[in-house]
Amino acid sequence: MSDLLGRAGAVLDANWVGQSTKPSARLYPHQWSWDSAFAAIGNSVRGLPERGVAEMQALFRGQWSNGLLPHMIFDTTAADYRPSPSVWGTAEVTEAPDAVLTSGMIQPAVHALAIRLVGESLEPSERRKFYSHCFEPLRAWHDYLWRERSTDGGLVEVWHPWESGMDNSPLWDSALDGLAWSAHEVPAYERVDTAHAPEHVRPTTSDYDRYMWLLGVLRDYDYQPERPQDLPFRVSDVLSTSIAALADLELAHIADFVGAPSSEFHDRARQRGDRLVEECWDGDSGTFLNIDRVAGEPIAVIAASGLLPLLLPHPAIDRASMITALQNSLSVSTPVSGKGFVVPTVAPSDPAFEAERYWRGPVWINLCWLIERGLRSKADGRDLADELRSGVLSLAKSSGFREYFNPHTGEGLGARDFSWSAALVADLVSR
Ligand code: 9WN
Repeated sequence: MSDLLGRAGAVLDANWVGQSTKPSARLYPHQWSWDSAFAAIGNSVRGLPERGVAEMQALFRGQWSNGLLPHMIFDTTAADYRPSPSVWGTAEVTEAPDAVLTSGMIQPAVHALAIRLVGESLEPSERRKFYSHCFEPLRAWHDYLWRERSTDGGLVEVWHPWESGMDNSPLWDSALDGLAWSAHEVPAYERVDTAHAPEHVRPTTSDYDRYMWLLGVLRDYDYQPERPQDLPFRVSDVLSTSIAALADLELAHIADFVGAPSSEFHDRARQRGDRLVEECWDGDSGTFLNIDRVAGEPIAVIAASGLLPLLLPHPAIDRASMITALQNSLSVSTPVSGKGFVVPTVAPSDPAFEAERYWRGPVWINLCWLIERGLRSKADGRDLADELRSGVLSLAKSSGFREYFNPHTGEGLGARDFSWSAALVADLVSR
């Protein structure tokens, strides 16, 4: 175990760029929002909470004046990545910060969780300073999500697949198929991702055409549409909603620590849980389903993200059925030597499942980590949490800190030395 922790530390050290962590050396050379939160957690469990503090502060430099926390902050000295800042066009957006170049989209709000955990590794007086420093920016970010992205009263809406962090998941297929777009409206663009990872493990060209077309639509609104109901792609996302609800509970904890009122954060978390249960629960699969707001219908894909309400203490969430779904449809015995199981992004029985293509089936360590936390949060899931932990550690031991893994063979795929794989394995090792 200490060997694995040492190797995880070496990856995080190599990807540390002075005040933040890049997800990987070549494929992702900038700062990404949820990656940074995971890296901060990993560095704290390694005994380097000051890196976690710096990482979160660096990320919030990118916050917009309307509270939006962008999914990327560009490092102007870094290697090539596409789309580049000029394609995002955020330099012309009034609400964007002047000091750094950012994207104009969001990612799942794991930051309050990271800040709470980093703070717990600090001395109490340092913790108070850190929490006090983070409280208002975090509140502004969560208020943005509530005000601008929860238009149906609790479920977080994503306006682009990149906002969910699960770019080419089959969760978006039907909504992307329904777009009224034409190829000549896609701005000229180039891809560099396929120079760093084989094409068959990355999103297809047809996916990328739609990503770039949708980016153009959002850019035309300065990423702040007055009438979100006019947007061509709007999906209420279970992953983003579950994490936002958890984040409000974490913010309540931080508020209590700094002596600020916290009841509104508890209320929001409960309302998000209510809406998940009312609108997204699918008793047949035992999972929560995303909802396509444009088509007005649930999206019938059985995905690991549909189990993330396990993270919430909401009394109406049917944990037992989710645990059955995990065991029956969404777990795979560890494909390498070792004990336990891992969770593929999409149920292998789903017709859209692909074992090697990015978010369409492979095992991702961040989703496994979140599900592990959800299982461990109550006595009924602890044995399974232990098995999932073992499965993930076996995978990392045998295949390294790859970006994602083939669930059938355990082969590592995508980027090598990927920061959140190392960070979250470090956390699992340290339990
Ligand atoms: C687009 C950095 C990010 C992750 C996302 C993952 C991938 C970007 C890309 O990489 O997305 O934002 O270029 O494919 O899907 O979850 O945050 O690791």
